[in-house]
Amino acid sequence: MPSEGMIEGRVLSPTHVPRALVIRIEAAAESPEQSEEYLDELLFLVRSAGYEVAEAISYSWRRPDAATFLTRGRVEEIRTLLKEKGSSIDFVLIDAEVSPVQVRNLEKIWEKPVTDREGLILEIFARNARTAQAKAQVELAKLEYELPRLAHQWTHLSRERGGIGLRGGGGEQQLEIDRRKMRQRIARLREQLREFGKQAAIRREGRDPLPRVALVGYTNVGKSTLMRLITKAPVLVENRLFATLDTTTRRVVLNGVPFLLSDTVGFIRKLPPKLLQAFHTTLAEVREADLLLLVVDASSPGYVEQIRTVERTLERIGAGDIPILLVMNKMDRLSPEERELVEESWRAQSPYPVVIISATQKENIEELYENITKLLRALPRFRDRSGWGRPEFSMGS
Ligand SMILES: Nc1nc2c(ncn2[C@@H]2O[C@H](COP(=O)(O)OP(=O)(O)OP(=O)(O)O)[C@@H](O)[C@H]2O)c(=O)[nH]1
Ligand SMILES: [Mg+2]
Repeated sequence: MPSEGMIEGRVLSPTHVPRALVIRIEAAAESPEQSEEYLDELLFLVRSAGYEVAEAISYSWRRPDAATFLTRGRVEEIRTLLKEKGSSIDFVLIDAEVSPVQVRNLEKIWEKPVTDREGLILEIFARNARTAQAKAQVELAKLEYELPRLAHQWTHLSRERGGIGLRGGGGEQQLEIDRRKMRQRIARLREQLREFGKQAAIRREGRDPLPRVALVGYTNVGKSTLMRLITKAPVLVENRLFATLDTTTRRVVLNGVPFLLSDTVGFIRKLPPKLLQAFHTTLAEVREADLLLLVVDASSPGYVEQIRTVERTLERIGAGDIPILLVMNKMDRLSPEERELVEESWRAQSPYPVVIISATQKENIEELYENITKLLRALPRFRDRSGWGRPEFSMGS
């Protein structure tokens, strides 16, 4: 539930769910199916952040206006709409990267708080962070985002301001004080995260020299469901985006092969780079894995693109060279024909070994386990007779 926030000088009650006017920009190359799917995902993002969608508008791509991002005509159209709708819309979300200056100009014209895709994703992360480390990572990303936007209305609507006692909304002098406080807090958080990183590295050094397997994939595909199924760990499973923001690691033995399995944060299209940077420590489990289980929601119409997004994100975090087992999940939601199609096409063209399962219906789980252990047995460190430790690094030929 959102806590109280200021909108246009009016205090929202703690139970009021802010309602969004959602604006999506369709790329020229998008097919109608893609447009529909991206819009669905966007609306799901808004709800995952704890907001309601009052209205959604899609515009075709135009070169952004330097001052207002949207063209003059569109800005005017939205202004009229907002006037008509009055208090039934609390803020405007533009699903794009909108500069702080553009946001400020739009807020002046529309007289409503405005945010962009990054601001929205940050809200979801802030909402879902549970551990001290995840909280610090989100707070850092959020402060960096808000620093150039401090005078904005959105910043006042946005929740969990990091508890640094910002007054906000005051004059220039107050803004300067707030900015200084934010910079100090950012420096402290960076320091704290470095410390978390060091401690985590020490823990990883000290634990069983077992092979490491990490669940990766688009958000909401069933990674945590699989984690639960395989390890019985009580991780959070929920039908919303970015339910998991922390890393859980458990020791498991499958078919006599012991290994460490980790579940962690999911990915999405256009994940803000600042967030990926802030989650550097959390993503260490992925970077240092010996095998990745790339979990896919095979029932999602856009799953091929989601796989590409995950592959690109893995490259960005330095995990692009780790062997992958493609786990096509949610097969219970497919008709027999669709299943066959997925199976045929992926077995034929996937650069990775593939297994098609349902985590909730526990279908083909034995096959999944066999695939995991087969791949683990094929790891150089497994074949290395000296045991599970990392093989010695040898120079030369
Ligand atoms: N029908 C069906 N639903 C599934 C299956 N696996 C998971 N789900 C559902 O998908 C939703 C998301 O599952 P999670 O396990 O939380 O997904 P996740 O990948 O960990 O998601 P994030 O942590 O948010 O990135 C939940 O509602 C699950 O019950 C499956 O095999 N079939
Ligand atoms: Mg999860």
